[in-house]
Amino acid sequence: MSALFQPFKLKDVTLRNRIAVPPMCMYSADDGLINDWHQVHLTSLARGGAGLVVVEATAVSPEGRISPGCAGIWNDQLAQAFIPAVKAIKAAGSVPGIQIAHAGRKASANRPWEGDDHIPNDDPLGWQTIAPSAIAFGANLPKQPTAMTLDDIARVRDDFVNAAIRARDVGFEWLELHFAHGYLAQSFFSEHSNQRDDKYGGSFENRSRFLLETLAAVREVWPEHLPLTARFGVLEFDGRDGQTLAESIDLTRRMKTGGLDLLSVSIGFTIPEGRVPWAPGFMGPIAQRVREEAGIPVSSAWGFGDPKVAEQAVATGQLDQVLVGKAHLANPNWSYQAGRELGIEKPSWTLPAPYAHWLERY
Ligand code: FNR
Ligand code: 536
Repeated sequence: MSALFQPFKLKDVTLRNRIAVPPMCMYSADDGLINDWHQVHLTSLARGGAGLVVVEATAVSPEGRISPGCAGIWNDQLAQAFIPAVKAIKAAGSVPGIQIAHAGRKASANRPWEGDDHIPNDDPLGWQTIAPSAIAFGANLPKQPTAMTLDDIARVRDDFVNAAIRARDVGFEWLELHFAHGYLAQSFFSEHSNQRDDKYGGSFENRSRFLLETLAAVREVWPEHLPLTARFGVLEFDGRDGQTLAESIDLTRRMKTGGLDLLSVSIGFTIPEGRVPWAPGFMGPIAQRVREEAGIPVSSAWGFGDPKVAEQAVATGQLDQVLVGKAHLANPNWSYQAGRELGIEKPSWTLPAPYAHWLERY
């Protein structure tokens, strides 16, 4: 019996298995508007059998985009463009999720294959970035952000709320707040990027405030019966991981109290100097600590593309849900293939009947 192919119920949503496609930026939208490529990409992934497909980091405001090609959801026209993808994901037997995001000081960048570096403010395609403090990320992203005023902080929180309302209204059934990867929310939490001396900086409580307030405000508009999740970097691999992880687990407990249903356990990526110990499934034990010590369901990514590694992570209680990213880009039918490799006899657990019926003995 496979653990990976057990259904996963969270709130009123039941996913057909423990496999999720994590958000993956396509950098292919126009002024935030998604197009036929996004429909192809998302539909093929859902048809491949994953229980959940999460739409890429979708900006809550124009200045929150990583690049000029990032998807957005800051007005109704942008939101409505997701309706065909939402319907297709559901028709394929998967559940449509979306990650809403603000890139903070990592915004205004060129696409990865076009340099992955900052676009200067005097370039018509670039814009001034904002962050908790006027501290640049460095490396390929040297542009100095403007330190946010209290009004800026309230506005971005409201942008997340309006994005959540729009995501709800176009039929998404799973919401992920992007609190990871050195983007705006993560940069509030880390002392590397947050040197504020007001109530949003300094102590653990103050550095947590933007994340907890945003979560609380979104919780008020996101339906109680649908999963509300966040992706958060619980450590930086910067040599201070004991303390960071302890604080992150404390914050996760508070987020759980604030209505968080699952944490997608990831890496902070707040500084370019982090030394990530890449290896298959290396985040599993870290996610398990969060799962056990914060008492919340967890998912994680980074190297679960081997079906046996993914299966082990669920079977041994490290993860409730496994995120399979690049392996899905290489093979959108990853879930179905994984089922075959793991010896699942009934692909009907993965695919809808019109396919499953013919494939069971194929
Ligand atoms: C990503 N990743 C990512 N993460 C996220 O939280 N929001 C996003 O929009 C993106 N965008 C993105 C684009 C592309 C092209 C890649 C490859 C990755 C990270 C992704 O969700 C995942 O965590 C990593 O790819 C690691 O998992 P795999 O690929 O090792 O399974
Ligand atoms: C993973 N990425 C995450 C992204 C966009 C692109 C790449 C996101 O969360 N929107 C990654 C982050 C940092 C370092 C390596 C890989």
